[in-house]
Amino acid sequence: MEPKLLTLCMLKEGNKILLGMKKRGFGEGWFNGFGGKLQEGESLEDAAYREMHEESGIKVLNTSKKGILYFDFVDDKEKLEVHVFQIEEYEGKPIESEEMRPEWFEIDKIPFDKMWPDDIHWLPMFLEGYLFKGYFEFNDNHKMLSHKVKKVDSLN
Ligand code: 6U4
Repeated sequence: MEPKLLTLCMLKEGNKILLGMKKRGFGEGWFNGFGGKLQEGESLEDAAYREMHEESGIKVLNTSKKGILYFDFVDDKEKLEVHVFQIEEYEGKPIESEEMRPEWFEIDKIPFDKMWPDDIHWLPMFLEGYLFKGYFEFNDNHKMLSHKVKKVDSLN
């Protein structure tokens, strides 16, 4: 089965990172970057800008792609391909949406215990400025069964 394409936008500023507490749906109760599925006819960039704005109120002006995360949910055979973008330029201030409650965290106080279990394996690479690819298997209960992350020279 073809993987579903999703985006994930990360906003880092100085020694802080903006995360959102997901209030409903997939990943509810966990902090995460901002993003979601592509809509019909949308490019990855279009979807990243739209989701960031819908979920955090931030208007994105420029991004660079930093990573691709492949998730295999082995029980229901669903596969996700999540493209991770770093926000380079933006306008506005984070505001709470019906889906997300944004909060700034110091880089050394990232709440990994309240995040998707894969994040601790790739977010440090992202924060150090590397390009990366990650491969993860999950079961239906959102338990991570395996993980592999590597630095790459290019995302193509
Ligand atoms: P709806 O509710 O259908 O509008 P949508 O906003 O399109 O949903 P949603 O909320 O399912 O999509 O998006 C999930 C978000 O979580 C995406 O940004 C990708 C991200 N994500 C999914 N699995 C993840 C994981 N294991 N680790 C992680 N982010 C993940 O850090």
